[in-house]
Amino acid sequence: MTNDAAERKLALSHLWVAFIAFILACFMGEYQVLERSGFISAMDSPTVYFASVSTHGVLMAFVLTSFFIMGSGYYIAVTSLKQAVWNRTLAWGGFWLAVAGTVIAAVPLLTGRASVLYTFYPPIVAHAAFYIGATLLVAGSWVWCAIMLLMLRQWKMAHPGQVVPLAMFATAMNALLWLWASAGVALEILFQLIPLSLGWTDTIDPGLARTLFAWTLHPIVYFWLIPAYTAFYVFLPKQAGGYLFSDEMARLAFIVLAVFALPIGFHHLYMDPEQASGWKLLHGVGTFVVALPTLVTGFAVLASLEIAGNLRGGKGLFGWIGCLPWTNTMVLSVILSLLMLIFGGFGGIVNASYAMNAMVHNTAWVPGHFHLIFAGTTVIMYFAIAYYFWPMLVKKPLYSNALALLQLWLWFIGMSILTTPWHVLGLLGQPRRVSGVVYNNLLTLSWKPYELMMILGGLILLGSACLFIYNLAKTQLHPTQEVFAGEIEYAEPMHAVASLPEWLNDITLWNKVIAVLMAISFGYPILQFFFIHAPGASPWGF
Ligand code: HAS
Ligand code: CU1
Repeated sequence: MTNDAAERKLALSHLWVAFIAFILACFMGEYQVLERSGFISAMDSPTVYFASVSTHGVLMAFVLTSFFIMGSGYYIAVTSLKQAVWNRTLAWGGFWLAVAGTVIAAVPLLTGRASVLYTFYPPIVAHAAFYIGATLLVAGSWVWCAIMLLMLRQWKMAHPGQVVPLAMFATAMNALLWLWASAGVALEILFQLIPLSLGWTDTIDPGLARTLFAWTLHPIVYFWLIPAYTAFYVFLPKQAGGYLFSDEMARLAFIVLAVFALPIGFHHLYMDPEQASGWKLLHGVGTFVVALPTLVTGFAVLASLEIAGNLRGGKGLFGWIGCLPWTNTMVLSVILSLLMLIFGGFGGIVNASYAMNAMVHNTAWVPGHFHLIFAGTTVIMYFAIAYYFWPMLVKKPLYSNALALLQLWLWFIGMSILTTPWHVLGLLGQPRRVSGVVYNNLLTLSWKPYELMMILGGLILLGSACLFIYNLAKTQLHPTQEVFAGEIEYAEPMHAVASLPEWLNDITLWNKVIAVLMAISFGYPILQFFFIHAPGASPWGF
């Protein structure tokens, strides 16, 4: 097998695992919204519901994302650096480790012995195999991180003083972000949850567990998001027929995103007692800082679209909008993604505002927020990247562009119909993490029409997801004489970048900055569990 074919196989294998996890989880999602609504009483089963919702969450949040990011990351690295994957055998080792972890975790999940949701907060405890599987999945992703960082180093040594391609800069930033982010949950699993689930200790401190999980929980969402932003910056402008508004601004956005995603996780703990309000304030301020690179991104993407529209003959203030190639899957996805980002991001700002968080925390508003901004804004860009890469990966043209456009519109419509009622229900007081919403009183009667809308939204999403898988499978398996010879095209900035200061061209400095910020924001809040004796469990339980 040539280098090129072997690398395509590596990327494709990761992407298929991601999308198989995705389609299975979509079926579970539709079941869950039906079960919870209480419309079909025969479906009523908290046991099956929590097994399903835990599996759905793990498949979407950990399996889809990790495998997608690894697969697309390898392909971006080899095509942007024009360099082979560093140690392909090791890359396959990471892949199989992550697959093994997924399978090991799936057994207790599907048999109802790990119904602990994707956040697995103690004191609920799963079978040890769940935590061991999750650890192996994360360990597999660490292999990917190491390979990305080594490839960046190799390239920099071979090209001293040259500008690192933006796509690789963003991918390496994401690898660095994930190494830091996953350390929190790794500590929680290794020192608290595995010993507890194996019976080596009787109790652990759930406050410490939640603090360690919060270390991971915010940056993980940016780990998921960065591939979407990468596509905004490095694929969209060319696909739209224009130029990237600014390469330097994009780098700055990725830096702020990665650096400030990490020290701010306490906005998930605002309503928790174990951390003092001063620390929550500090993390709260950081949360508003991390919204800035998104605003910058929104501005830059819109500017890139405007440049493209004008180059294509757009006149006047808004003429460019009509001149955009709306039938290009990348362009359409980005526009729909941005629309969902406006509302999903607005919800995020509400969450991050302490007083309003008290109103929405643990209500249906929160799954409304993250389905819109993750499953909407982020996952629609995973589709876009898949549609863009598939013909290059399988060397055949996309089976149907029309079907792909239909699928993207359906995803957008379905997600809007699913998440708008979810937000409203949250404001009406419906709790999250419940297996049924039928309380037989007048207040909850008013929830019914919203539940109905959500079932419809879920159905549309399920249809869209099936179309997506069908199109990819057909592209790969459909017999055709036509060979797709196109290559990945990275956008050029409006003003070419001849040289950059080292801080915009490397991640070493940012690694140090993250270390300092993490020590400040998590040092004392974690150490306090060890030196302030509180009643109840000791931190590690022994
Ligand atoms: Fe979040 C909870 C705050 C972004 C995911 N979030 C969650 C959970 C998940 C999640 C999974 O502060 C649930 C965790 C759990 O299970 O408990 N989130 C934020 C903030 C942002 C944010 C401030 N979240 C995300 C992203 C996610 C994600 C991205 C996944 C990919 N989130 C929170 C908080 C909680 C939370 C609290 C805890 C809630 C609780 O109490 O439990 C920000 O990054 C958002 C910034 C975005 C904006 C939008 C700007 C708009 C732009 C659009 C430009 C468009 C233009 C026009 C100009 C401020 C950039 C377009 C025109 C066209 C023609 C198209
Ligand atoms: Cu967060």
